[in-house]
Amino acid sequence: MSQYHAVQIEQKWQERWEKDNLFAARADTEQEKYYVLEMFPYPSGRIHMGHVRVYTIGDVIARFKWMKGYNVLHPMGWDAFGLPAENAAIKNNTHPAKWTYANIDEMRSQLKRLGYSLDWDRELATCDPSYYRWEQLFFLKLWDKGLVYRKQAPVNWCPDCQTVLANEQVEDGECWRCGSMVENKELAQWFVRITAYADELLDDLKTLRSGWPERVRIMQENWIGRSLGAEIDFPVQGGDENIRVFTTRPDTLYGATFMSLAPEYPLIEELVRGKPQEEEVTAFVRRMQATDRSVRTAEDTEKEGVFTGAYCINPVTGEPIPVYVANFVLMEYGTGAVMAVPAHDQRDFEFAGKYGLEIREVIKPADQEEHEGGLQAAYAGPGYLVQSGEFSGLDHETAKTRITEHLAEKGLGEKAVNYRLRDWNISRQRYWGAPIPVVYCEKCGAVPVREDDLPVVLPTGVQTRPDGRSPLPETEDFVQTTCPACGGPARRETDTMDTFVESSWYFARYTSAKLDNAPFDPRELSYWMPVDQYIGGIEHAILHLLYARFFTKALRDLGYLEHSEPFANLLTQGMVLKDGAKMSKSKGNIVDPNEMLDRFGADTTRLFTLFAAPPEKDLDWNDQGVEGAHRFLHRMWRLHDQLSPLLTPIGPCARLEDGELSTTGRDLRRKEHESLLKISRDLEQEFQFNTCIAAVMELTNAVSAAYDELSRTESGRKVLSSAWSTALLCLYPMTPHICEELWAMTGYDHCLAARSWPEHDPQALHKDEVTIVVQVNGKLRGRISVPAQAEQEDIKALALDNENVQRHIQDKEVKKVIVVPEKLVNVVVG
Ligand code: ANZ
Ligand code: ZN
Repeated sequence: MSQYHAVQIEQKWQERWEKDNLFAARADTEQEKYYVLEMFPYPSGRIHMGHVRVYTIGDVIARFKWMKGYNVLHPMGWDAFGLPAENAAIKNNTHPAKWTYANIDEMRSQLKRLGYSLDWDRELATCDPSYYRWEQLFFLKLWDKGLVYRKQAPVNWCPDCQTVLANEQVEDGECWRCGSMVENKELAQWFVRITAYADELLDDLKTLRSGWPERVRIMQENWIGRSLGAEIDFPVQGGDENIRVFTTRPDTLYGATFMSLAPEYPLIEELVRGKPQEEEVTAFVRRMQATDRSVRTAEDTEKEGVFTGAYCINPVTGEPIPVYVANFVLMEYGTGAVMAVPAHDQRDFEFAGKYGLEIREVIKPADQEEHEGGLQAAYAGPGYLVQSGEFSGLDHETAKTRITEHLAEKGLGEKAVNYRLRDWNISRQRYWGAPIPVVYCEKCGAVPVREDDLPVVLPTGVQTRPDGRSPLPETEDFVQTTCPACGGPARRETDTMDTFVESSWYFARYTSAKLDNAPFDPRELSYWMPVDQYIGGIEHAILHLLYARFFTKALRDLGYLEHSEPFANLLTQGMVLKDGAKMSKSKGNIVDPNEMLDRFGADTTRLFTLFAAPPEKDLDWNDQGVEGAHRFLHRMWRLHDQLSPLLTPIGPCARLEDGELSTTGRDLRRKEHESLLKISRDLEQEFQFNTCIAAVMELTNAVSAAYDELSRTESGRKVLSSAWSTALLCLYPMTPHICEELWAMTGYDHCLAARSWPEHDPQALHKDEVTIVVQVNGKLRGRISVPAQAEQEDIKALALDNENVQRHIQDKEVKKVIVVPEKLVNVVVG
């Protein structure tokens, strides 16, 4: 008897697939394509179980689609720029490039050990100039179109990492990576004008309705955050400026009893100049600027502010209202000024309470009693207008339009749309990133590098600094250059690009990854895009997907792409947990894939991760589960050993004549075809791999149970051969190596990877007899066996004839008999 040696056979098949170059994709317009892609990994050093899970899910889909006859593209690459490489380099006294490429080598070999059907010919690393040079080109083209600009902007600054942080890298005012308190700082930064696409990014979410999880679409929608409202001017009393506000509630204008400005609001200095409040206001503004914005504006942060001493005029009541500076108003949203309506906005309500400001109700709910005796909180609900001059009595929705129209006529305001979405700051003051292709000339200012001079190669011969600051500004032979416009001396930009830029277009580059005279081959791009199935973690539900969607649209408008959306279908897989917590180094609950591969092999590791939970759910690691998966594969092996003398390569779902078969033979054949049908459906539509595996297990049991009887006849042996071939084929996408091995041992001369997926035979599903339960008034009273093709009337008669059923009917009147074909009969008596 032979033994199942996972590691040995896995190596053998991996070599064979590689030698036959089975997974190299070639565009072929005659054949329907299928592009399956998992989010590419950051080369952190080693594969973790989260990687194993996501790449295994993708691999099952890819292998299944190959067999279904699609021309499959399933590439792999490395998201290779970024902060951790620099930190690791500093810590281990090496160079980020060296560290990164060594990690890539290690992780590539790990992925290969897992037996993924990847097209390694298309491998790319984003830190390679042959990749990022195209990104630099896109930067120049976007700049040309006005979609890139430079501006002074307040940034979150981490004093320890010496870098700007994105808002979402700030957690409770602290750096997400090192935990230092984040500071505010003003820097000139490069921005990508993603807001120019805000409407399209929002509207196109509709086209993703059937392919993307609702949760992700809602997160994107909220992130873009389109608000409809109005901008209204409030003239400053005794001056000639206006303070313009953005409001979503122009209907409450008569209730605006003060004005709140963001601490950064430019007019403040002028408003307070020479006033007794000047000192206090200046101190407040300074204090606010030193406080992190996410802390300042958190919902549970106390509302606070100062009076500027200035007033502005409410344009409809004509009344002067005091102007305050308030901590919760953001300069980056709307206009940085808010007309405060304390009766109907909770923040304003709290603020007014604290500073004794007037609270004037202008919206009443239909059931008026509600608020008698003064407001306890702001009323933000619907209602009709009161104390609102000519608009009193209108319902508040109508009033929004009317008041806005009224203001527009008088030149005091207009309809306005606002987005929560901000332009994308792509500047990073870090070394390990793609250089931004710009030079600064004393005469000409910021000048784009000439396209012909791309790439601007990141110098790799420099030493990173122990304090973490970028060495680029001090790398003179990088920095010193000449101005492309005037030829005079110039200095290079030393900021590098946010790594989200690289991951915003890599999926398109895979379609012609090695092309060196253009970013894409248009024919390849047009054939392979969009990605048919994208798979990755929910942590990328907002930024990565939004940036990738933006880039796709921007590249389309630059004439590269013809598609508007990059990912037709999205699967967000759950996390891998251990003892209920996410696996992480800090918790010390890591299961190392290498260890699993050494002990159990790739097939067991794959099988466990697929079987333990449906893809979108979290998966709790469980050692018994792994052993269980391993035992099952051993069992397959032993069963094969037992079957092998009688197996012939007659193919899965072999056509066998009914007449030849015994009842047991027909039953096994039916089970075989039922399993195939179920598995095909689950793989095709739902990606429910766990139920697929369960179905193969059942089929295996059925083969084992029928062995004794069927092994004795010629026709029985055929059924066994066919059913076993089907079991191997169905399990193949999940555990390809063992299935290939047993398939070959069955005597097939082609490998499973090159085999097509069979169709089930509807004839084989046909049953002779079915068991039906009989209920009387909904209670189970008997079972009957009826011919599968029996007419309703015959089934009724058989059911009523059943002895036990009769006892429960006795002399009662039978009012109705309901027949659910192949399942049940319910007799209603009264
Ligand atoms: C008056 C008002 C009355 C408001 C009322 C709300 C309720 P969304 O829906 O998020 O767009 N606002 C405007 N700019 C702001 C800023 N820079 N910082 C903080 N708050 C700001 O919210 C729009 C509302 O948020 C605006 O409508 C404004 O307050 C406030 F009963 O204006 B509202
Ligand atoms: Zn110049």
